[in-house]
Amino acid sequence: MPKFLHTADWQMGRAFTRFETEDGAALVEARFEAIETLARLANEHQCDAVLVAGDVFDAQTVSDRTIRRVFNATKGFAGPWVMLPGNHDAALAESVWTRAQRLGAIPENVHLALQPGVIDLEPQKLSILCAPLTQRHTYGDLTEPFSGYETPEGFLRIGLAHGSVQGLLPDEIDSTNPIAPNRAQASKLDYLALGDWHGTKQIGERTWYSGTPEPERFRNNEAGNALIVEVAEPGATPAVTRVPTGRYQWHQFRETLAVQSDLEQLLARLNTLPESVVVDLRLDGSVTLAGEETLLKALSIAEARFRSLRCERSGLQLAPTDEDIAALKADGYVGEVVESLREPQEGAQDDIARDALAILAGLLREREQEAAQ
Ligand SMILES: [Mn+2]
Repeated sequence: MPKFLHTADWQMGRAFTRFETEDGAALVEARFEAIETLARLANEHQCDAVLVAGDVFDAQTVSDRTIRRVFNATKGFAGPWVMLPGNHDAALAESVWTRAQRLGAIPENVHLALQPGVIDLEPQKLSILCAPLTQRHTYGDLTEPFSGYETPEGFLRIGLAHGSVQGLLPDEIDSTNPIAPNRAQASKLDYLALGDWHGTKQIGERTWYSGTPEPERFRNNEAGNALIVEVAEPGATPAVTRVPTGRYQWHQFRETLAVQSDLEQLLARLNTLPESVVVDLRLDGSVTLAGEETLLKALSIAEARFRSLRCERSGLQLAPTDEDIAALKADGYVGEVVESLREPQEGAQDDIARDALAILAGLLREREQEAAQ
């Protein structure tokens, strides 16, 4: 019974420059590991082939080393791989693919779909109908010629394409590289393997986006899977199984802190996350001095536990309570300074006063702790 693995959007060579150096490097490595995971899964599930629906590479300009490492990472699965150029790695006259060929980096079992047409995998009885992007953006449906492609009797007709199924995806994806929503039906495909939408998404009975195997952005669209597709015979309905492949989950939280329990809930939520997460936090609202102390300690623990934690706190006002101030035991001149820092200030001065108060409060607390020892 023919079975294959559908994946897409590897985006190899993407640099995670917004992150701390060590975190960015780990995120890059996770993408190579994802390819090794795909190879292992293809073996475990006894797949006949691995189909990659575009954007293997994030850019035409990736290093030679990245090119070689990508193909090295496929070695675990000795069956056929079919790789399709997407918008990020379009099959230009001179492209990342032609460079890979010149480098001699491409193993014999890896087929590149650099031209539109059919790749027949004879022993597997799979016909792969390929719609590579030969430029970054097109406005016509490159899968339209599928209807005219003849395939051998008894072979499955599997479409491989990269773009936006029209009318079904949320509107933030740009509408270039359109694909007709009824393509599988119109071109008598047993299955249409799509790339470009980084989450796993079913479009129809025979049409899926696999999504990227390793998440790389803060967007809750179910990224981090591969699909194992089994089709009993030509014309049969495919059985599609979603297999998790992602190492890191990406979370973005936007929280407004108003009362003490808001902070407690936030910290409880951070506590329940596993270590393999990339977290982006933006806080606004206000926090007491005691709350800020609790928050900073929790963030310090979390940033050591998580793969990456970034927290934007510039919108978070410090609102010391009378108890906070009393706990500082600041009298005389220092007490007067504390009081004037608590008063509302003009514009940017307000941020400075807030930071100054936080620093002063920290120093006063340290001094008190030292005195207590
Ligand atoms: Mn793409």
